Amino acid sequence: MRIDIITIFPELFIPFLQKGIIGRAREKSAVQIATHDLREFTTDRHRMVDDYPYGGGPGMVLKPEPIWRAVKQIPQAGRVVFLTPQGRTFDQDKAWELSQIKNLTLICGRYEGVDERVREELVDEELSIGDYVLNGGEVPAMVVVEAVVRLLPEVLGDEDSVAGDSFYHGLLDHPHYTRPEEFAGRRVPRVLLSGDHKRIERWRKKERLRQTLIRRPDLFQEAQLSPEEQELLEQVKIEIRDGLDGKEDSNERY
Ligand code: 9D3
Repeated sequence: MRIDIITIFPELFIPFLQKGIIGRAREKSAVQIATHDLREFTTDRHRMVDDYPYGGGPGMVLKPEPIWRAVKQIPQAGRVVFLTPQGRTFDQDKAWELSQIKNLTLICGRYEGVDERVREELVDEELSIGDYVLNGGEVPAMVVVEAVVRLLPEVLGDEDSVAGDSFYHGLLDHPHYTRPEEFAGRRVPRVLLSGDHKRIERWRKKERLRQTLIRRPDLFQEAQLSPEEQELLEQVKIEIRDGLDGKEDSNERY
């Protein structure tokens, strides 16, 4: 996969693209990622990328010509995505979809947005990362890159860690524990020390359902629950109704 990023702040991407999973993915050539400094595609002395809005009003608008030239010089721009608060909200399904694409170009919005003609002529799709106000599309572009690159087959070689991910089943994750066995006077749930992998899997399934019910009940709208999961969910609902939290010893028969 190849990803091109058009931005007025290419320096923001330097450590992001060098470190961690993304850095390793690039070293392995699982992905090629290049940034393009929008100012390099200006022709005036002041390298102006923005201008006043026609009709007046506050704020500035990204001029069409530099963005146009930046996209046109990319040999294979592929799918052109504009990061903007007006876009559809990026989610894990969209990350999977984009991870299947050979060429992806991300345009980072700034100021009040881009000239409408650029949007109409050049942009295939507009994405937001959520309903909060940021200063531009750079952080959103990093969010998209990170979510997409980690799904590339050469990157997360271990199928289990993708399959085991939160949101893979559309549910939240179960709680995690590590050493020591007792911390702050609180012990690790006994079932996790039992070595009984069947019981441990069942406990984790149940706790995923409990966490989802408590924190994100909206996720059940989309989730496809197996008969076992439906049964575990009913148990969890009864426990909650009875004021139990699943941490009771009597609850530790799975
Ligand atoms: C305060 C300015 N707002 C006027 C009503 C509109 C506005 C314009 C540009 C708000 C934010 C921005 C800059 N943000 C992005 O370019 C952006 C963004 C975001 O702010 N939130 C979530 N996703 C994204 S993707 C791009």
